[in-house]
Amino acid sequence: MGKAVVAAIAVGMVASFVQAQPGLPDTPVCNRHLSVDDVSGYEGDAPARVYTEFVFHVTSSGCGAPMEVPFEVSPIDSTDFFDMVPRFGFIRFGAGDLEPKEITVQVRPDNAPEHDEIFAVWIKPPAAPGAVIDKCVGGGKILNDDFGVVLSPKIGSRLHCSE
Ligand SMILES: [Ca+2]
Ligand SMILES: [Ca+2]
Repeated sequence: MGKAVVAAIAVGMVASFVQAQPGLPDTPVCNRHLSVDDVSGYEGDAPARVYTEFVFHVTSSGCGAPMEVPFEVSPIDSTDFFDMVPRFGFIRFGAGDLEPKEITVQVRPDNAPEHDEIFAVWIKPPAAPGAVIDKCVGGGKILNDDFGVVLSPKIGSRLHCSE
């Protein structure tokens, strides 16, 4: 073993000894990474069904810090309250829990020919520390399943983080 290697090991030992001193931060930085996926589907027809459910998944990796993650489901640009049911809520992760969580959105079927429409599912920073949001918005794409001439102009939808 060369002198340089021995010196490097000695420096490393001193560094770890210093970090272990009481009063100095010795907890490793460890975050829960969160992402919400995108969902597309046909709206369905009325009155055959009252709602069509779009199920989004919030996936988690990294360390499993316990936390409540706020979410919001809202229309954007080309959608409105007649297309889906907006809501707020929380998804909950226990300590060490890395299972995906579901956010179910109720889409309202109709029989009118329309353009495809987009709404947003946002996940927001939790109050607890240790969260990193890798993908903050899930796009819900409501696909047209009605035949006929669409008279309304197509309005673009932009997906972006809520804040
Ligand atoms: Ca329809
Ligand atoms: Ca329709």
